[in-house]
Amino acid sequence: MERSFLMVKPDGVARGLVGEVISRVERRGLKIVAMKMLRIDRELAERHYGEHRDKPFFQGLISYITSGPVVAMVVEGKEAVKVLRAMIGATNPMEAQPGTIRGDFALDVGRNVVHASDSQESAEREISLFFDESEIVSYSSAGETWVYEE
Ligand code: IDP
Ligand code: MG
Repeated sequence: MERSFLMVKPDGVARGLVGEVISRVERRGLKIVAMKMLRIDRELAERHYGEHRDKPFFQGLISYITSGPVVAMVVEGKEAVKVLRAMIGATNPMEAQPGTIRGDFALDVGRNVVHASDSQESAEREISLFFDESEIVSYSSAGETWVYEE
């Protein structure tokens, strides 16, 4: 099973969309194995979004992501990285398909509600930025019996 990092951003938390996001993850059959609410500080924000350091939107992005609490999760399942990227939709919500989180709940690229890792390498890096290995739990879920054929 693969792990990905998923986060409800400050706009998603402020708009009361945490339950909606969690609900979609659960209904898909994915398993949440770690979760916490936190306020991201500037240092963590700059590390998390380090790849965008030289982009014109970087300062705005750091202000946005540190502007209020977020809900961070580790999500496990078959091809979790690819599945979550498909579920959140395109970066710019104007291009995100209806049925995706961004396509259903957002309109502005600078307020796009959720983050999900874009590769297995990013997932590992982002999970370790936000969680200690001891915070990631192991438990059995219905998925083991009914979501997967084997
Ligand atoms: P992603 O979140 O879909 O992986 P990235 O290209 O990695 O998209 O960008 C990270 C975040 O930076 C986006 O989710 C969005 O919040 C913000 N962002 C990306 N491009 C722009 C832009 O052109 N203007 C403002 N914010 C942007
Ligand atoms: Mg990205």
